[in-house]
Amino acid sequence: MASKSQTKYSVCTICDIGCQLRSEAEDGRVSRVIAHDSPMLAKNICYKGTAAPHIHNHADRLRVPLKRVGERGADQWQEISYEQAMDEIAERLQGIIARYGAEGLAVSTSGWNTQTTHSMDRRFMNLIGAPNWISGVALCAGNTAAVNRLTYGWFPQPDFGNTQCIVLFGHNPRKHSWTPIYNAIRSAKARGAKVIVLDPRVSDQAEGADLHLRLRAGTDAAMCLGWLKVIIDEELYDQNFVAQWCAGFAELRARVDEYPLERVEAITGVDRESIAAAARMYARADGAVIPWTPITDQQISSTSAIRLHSILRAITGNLDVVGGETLGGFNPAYIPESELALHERLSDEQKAKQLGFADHPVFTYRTAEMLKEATNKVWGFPYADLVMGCHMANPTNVFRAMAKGDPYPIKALITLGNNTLLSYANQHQILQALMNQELIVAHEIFMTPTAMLADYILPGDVFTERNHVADGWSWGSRLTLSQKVVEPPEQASSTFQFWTDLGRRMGLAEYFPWDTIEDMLDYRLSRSGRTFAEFEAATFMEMPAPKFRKYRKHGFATPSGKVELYSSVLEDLGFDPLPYYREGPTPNEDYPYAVFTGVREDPFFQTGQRNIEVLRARCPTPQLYLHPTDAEREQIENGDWVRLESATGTVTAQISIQQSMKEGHIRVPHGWWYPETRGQENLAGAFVSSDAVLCSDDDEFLDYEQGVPHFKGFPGRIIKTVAPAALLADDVER
Ligand SMILES: Nc1nc2c(c(=O)[nH]1)N[C@H]1C(S)=C(S)[C@@H](COP(=O)(O)OP(=O)(O)OC[C@H]3O[C@@H](n4cnc5c(=O)[nH]c(N)nc54)[C@H](O)[C@@H]3O)O[C@H]1N2
Ligand SMILES: Nc1nc2c(c(=O)[nH]1)N[C@H]1C(S)=C(S)[C@@H](COP(=O)(O)OP(=O)(O)OC[C@H]3O[C@@H](n4cnc5c(=O)[nH]c(N)nc54)[C@H](O)[C@@H]3O)O[C@H]1N2
Ligand code: SF4
Ligand SMILES: [Mo]
Repeated sequence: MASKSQTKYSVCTICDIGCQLRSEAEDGRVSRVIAHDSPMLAKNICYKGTAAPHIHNHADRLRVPLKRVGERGADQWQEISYEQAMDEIAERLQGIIARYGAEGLAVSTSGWNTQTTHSMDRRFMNLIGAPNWISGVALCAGNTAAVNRLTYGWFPQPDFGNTQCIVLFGHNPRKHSWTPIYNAIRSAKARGAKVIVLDPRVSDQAEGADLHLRLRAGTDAAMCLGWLKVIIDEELYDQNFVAQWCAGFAELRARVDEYPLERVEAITGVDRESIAAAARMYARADGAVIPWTPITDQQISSTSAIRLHSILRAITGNLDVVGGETLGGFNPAYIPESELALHERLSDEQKAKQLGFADHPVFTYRTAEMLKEATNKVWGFPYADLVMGCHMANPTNVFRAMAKGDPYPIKALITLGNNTLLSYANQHQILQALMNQELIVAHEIFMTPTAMLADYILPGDVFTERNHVADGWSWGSRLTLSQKVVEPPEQASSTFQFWTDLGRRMGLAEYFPWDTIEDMLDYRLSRSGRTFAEFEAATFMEMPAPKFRKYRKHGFATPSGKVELYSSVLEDLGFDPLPYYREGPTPNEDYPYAVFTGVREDPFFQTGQRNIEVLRARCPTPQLYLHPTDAEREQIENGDWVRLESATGTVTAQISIQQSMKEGHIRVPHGWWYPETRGQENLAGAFVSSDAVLCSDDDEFLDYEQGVPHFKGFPGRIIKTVAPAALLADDVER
C-alpha cells in the first residue's frame, strides 16, 4: 500500500521566535521538519527546528493523563482518562476556591510553546475572579513591554530592513539562537548598517561589531545614562521631536547631569571615549534601533534600563520612523488576546488582590488600569496585553503566598508549558511553594521536575498537531499560518481545549462557546470577513504595510499623550519618575566573582530538550565560563567540575575556560536538570545545576518598580569538586 504523505506550513514553537517551517508527515507521523520554501523565509530555521520529529515522536513524550499515587514528588502515577482527570480537577478546584477564594489559584505559563491558548486562561481566571497569573515572560519580553508602555504607550519593533545602526545590549542572536533576528542583523550589516555591542564578554555578535563596549555586568542603566549625557550635551537629539512630543526633557536633563562620563566610566568599567563614541554613532545614524533584550529585564535597575532604552529611541527621533522602531498597534483583522481575556470582568477588588499590586506594581493590573484610558484612545481597546506581560502578578510574591500564606494562601497551581520550579528566582522557595499546594495540575509534553510535583499531568499537543494563526502576541501585526500535519495523541489536549473544558465544568459554558480551535480561529478572523479555512487557502503569511508617525493623529498612549521622559505613571505609583542607576549586590571578599546567568545554549530552549539525544549530544553538560587569569588563580583547569556558590545556594557544573570571558565574571547557564537521572528520587537533578538555585529574590536583589530579580552580576565563588554523584550512578544512560 502506498504511504500517505502530507506537507503543511507550521510555526515552530520549540523556541519563542516563531519561524514558519515546512512540516512533512508519512502515515500519520511527523517525518521531517525543514525550511520554508519561500525564499524570504528559507534561512529562518535552526537545528532545534529540524529536530522537531525527534521531539514530537520521542518515546518519553507524555501521551496519557497521569494522576499522582505516591507522595508529592515521588514520581509514582496511575493512568486515567482525560475526561476523568478534568472532572476531578474541576471538583477539587471548586473546593479550593470555596475555601480560599479565587485568589487561592495561581497559573504559571509561558504561552510560547503551548501557542493556542487564545487567552482562555486569562478569560477563565477573570470570570472566576482569579488575579494571580504569572509567566516566564516576567523575566523576558513581557516585562519589557510593560515598561515600554510607561514611556510611549506601546512596545515597538525594530525596522531591521531599513536601519543604519543596531545596538545590542548583551543580546546575542546566532545561527541557532533566534535565527530570524540573526539573519535580519546579518542582512542589515551587509547593507552597511553599523553594529554596537555592549557585553562583558566577546560574544558572537561582539566579534563582528563596529564597536564593542565591555561593561561590567549589571551596569546597563548607567551606560545608557552616559549615552544620554553625551547626546544631550552635544545636542545630538531631535530637537523638534523633543519640543513637540516629549514631556519632561528639562527634568531628564537635570538627572542626566548627575552622570558625568567619569562617573559612568567608574561604574561600567568602560573608558569615557568609547562611551562617547558609541553614543555618537547611535545618535547620528539615520535610523537606529535598540532591539529588545532580556539582559535589561533581569537586573536590579531593570525598570530604569528599559526606560532608558525607550528614552534613547524617542529623543534621537527613532520612534515610529523608517529604520527606527515602529509602534504597531492591534491588527484590525484579528481579534487580539487582550480582548478575549475579558480583563474588564475582573472586579477592582480582585484586581487589587493581584500579588505585586502594592509593592512592585509596574506590570500588574494597577499600572494597566492607569494606562487604560490612553490605550483606548490611541489603540482602540483599553487593555493591551503585549507579549502577555502587562497584567501579571509578581512571581516572587506569588511563590511567597504559596509557600507561606503571606499575605494570603495560594493553594492551587495550574502550570502549562512552563517548568515552574526552574524558571524564576529562588528555586528553594518555589519547591516549598509547590510542596504546600493542595492541587497542582501540569500540562506538559515531557516529565519535568515541575510535572513530577503535580497531582495531575495532562499531555499537551505540539505545533505539528494543531492549527493556529500566530500574531506575535499582539507585539507585531503580522499574521502567520500554522497548520497541523498530524493528529495529536488521543488523550492529549491543546491548552485551548483544557481551559474550555475546565470553564464548561465550572459553570461558564456560555463564555466558552467554541468547540474547536478552528471555531475560535473563525471568530478571531471574523472582523476581516474570513474563516480560518479561507485564510489557510489564501495565504501563509499576511503583513500589513507599516505606517509611520501615527502619533500625529492620536498622540501617544500615555496619560499626557506625549512621550513621558518624566513618567507620570511612576510618579503616581510613588516611584522615581526619572531613570537612575542602582548598584546591585556586588562581589566581596567571600564571594569575589560577578555571576551572570544566561548565554543561551544553541541546542536547547531554556529548560527544555535535555532528553532529546540529538540535541543533548551537542551540549552534554552545563558549563561555567571563566577567564584564563581567574582559572589560573583558582588552579582550575578546563573541564574541571566546580561548586558555584552564592549566598542563596550552590550548584555544580563544569568549567569552560574562555579567553572571551571578562575577568572577575562567571557565566552560569539557565535551566539545567538531568532527565536521565529520573528514578533517583532527586526530582531528576533539578537542584544540581539549575541557575534558579543561585538566584535570590530577597528585597535587596529585586528591582523596586517591577520586583524582577538581579541575574546579572550577583556575588559568587567557586570551589573545585567532582562530578555530581547523580550523574555517575550506574543506571544513568546518556
Ligand atoms: N532562573 C531563570 N529563570 C528564567 C530565565 C533565566 O535565565 N533564569 N529566563 C527567562 C526567560 S528569558 C524566559 S523566555 C522564560 C522561559 O520560560 P518557559 O517558556 O516557561 O521555559 P521552558 O523552560 O522552555 O519551559 C517550557 C516547558 O513547556 C514544555 N512544552 C514545550 N512545548 C510544549 C507544548 O506544545 N505544550 C505543552 N503543554 N508544553 C510544552 C516543555 O517541555 C518545557 O518543560 O524563563 C525565564 N525564567
Ligand atoms: N538556542 C537558544 N536560543 C534562544 C533561547 C534558548 O533558550 N536557546 N532563548 C531565547 C530567549 S527566550 C531569549 S530571552 C533570548 C536570550 O538571548 P540573548 O538576548 O542573546 O541573551 P543571553 O544569551 O542570555 O546573553 C547574551 C549576552 O549577554 C551578555 N551579558 C551578561 N550579562 C550582561 C549584562 O549585565 N549586560 C550586558 N549588556 N550584557 C550582559 C552575555 O555575556 C551574553 O553574551 O534567546 C533566545 N534564543
Ligand atoms: S529559531 Fe529554531 S527553535 Fe526557534 S522557532 Fe526558529 S526553528 Fe524553531
Ligand atoms: Mo526569554
